[in-house]
Amino acid sequence: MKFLDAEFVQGFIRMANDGWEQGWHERNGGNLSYRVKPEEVEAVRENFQEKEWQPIGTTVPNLAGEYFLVTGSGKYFRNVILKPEDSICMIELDEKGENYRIVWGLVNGGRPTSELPSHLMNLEVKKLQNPKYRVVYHAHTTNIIALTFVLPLEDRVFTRELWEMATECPVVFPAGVGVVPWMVPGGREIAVATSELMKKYDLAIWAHHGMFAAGEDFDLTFGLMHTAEKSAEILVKTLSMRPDKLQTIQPDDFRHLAEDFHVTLPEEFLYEK
Ligand code: 2HA
Ligand code: ZN
Repeated sequence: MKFLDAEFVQGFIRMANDGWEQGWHERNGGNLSYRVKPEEVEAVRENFQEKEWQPIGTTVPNLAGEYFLVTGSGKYFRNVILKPEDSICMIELDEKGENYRIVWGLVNGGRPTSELPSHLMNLEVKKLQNPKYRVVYHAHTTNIIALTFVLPLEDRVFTRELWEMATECPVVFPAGVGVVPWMVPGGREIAVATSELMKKYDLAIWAHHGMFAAGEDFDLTFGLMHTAEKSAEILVKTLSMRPDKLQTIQPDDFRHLAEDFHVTLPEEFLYEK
């Protein structure tokens, strides 16, 4: 099968373009990774051209030997749909999970995303919890970023505020959302901090930078990012009208919602204000 005809490749390209159309990927902002299923690897293997091994910058032993579709470092999301072979690549990890090599894509040179350590460490944490998790997505979501300048950088505050601003939020991310304080992007340190939060949540906010979302497939992961960002937009609009809310969803309302929708909402987020 031609590489670009594979359904997982088409799904990846569509998600990248959807993010671009949302306005979350100025210039080369954001990155996307997908842990490819073994049968999907075999379906496109005839297209592989193995390049030299390179260090990942961290170690992910539980992903050893696996293949990933990832956006390229410095590449623009707006170009992914037009020039996928120049903008994205498929990589293979070595048997220790310490090195990667490009097997397809980035035909004009380049490296996988600068956030490869964060993507792989998050994918590893999620795989160990639930092998169905395959997608990690980083986007520069405008309204979430705006909120990191005015809300305390605490998981409990961001979770509660996002839950309150759209009734579907506690159902879509019942575990809540974590917050990483401002850190230098691209390295192992921020990757460790983010993957620690991913043990508890599917969403992590990077203060003054953006958001990471993890999920089982492209629809769920994009939908998670979209839902959280939309809720943030409603909060930004509300705070722009007046500094307080006249009415909102109360802790007991969340408890009733949890019963009817069969989700568990941790009490740590249902505090009295
Ligand atoms: O430029 O978003 O975090 C890619 C990024 C780095
Ligand atoms: Zn970024």
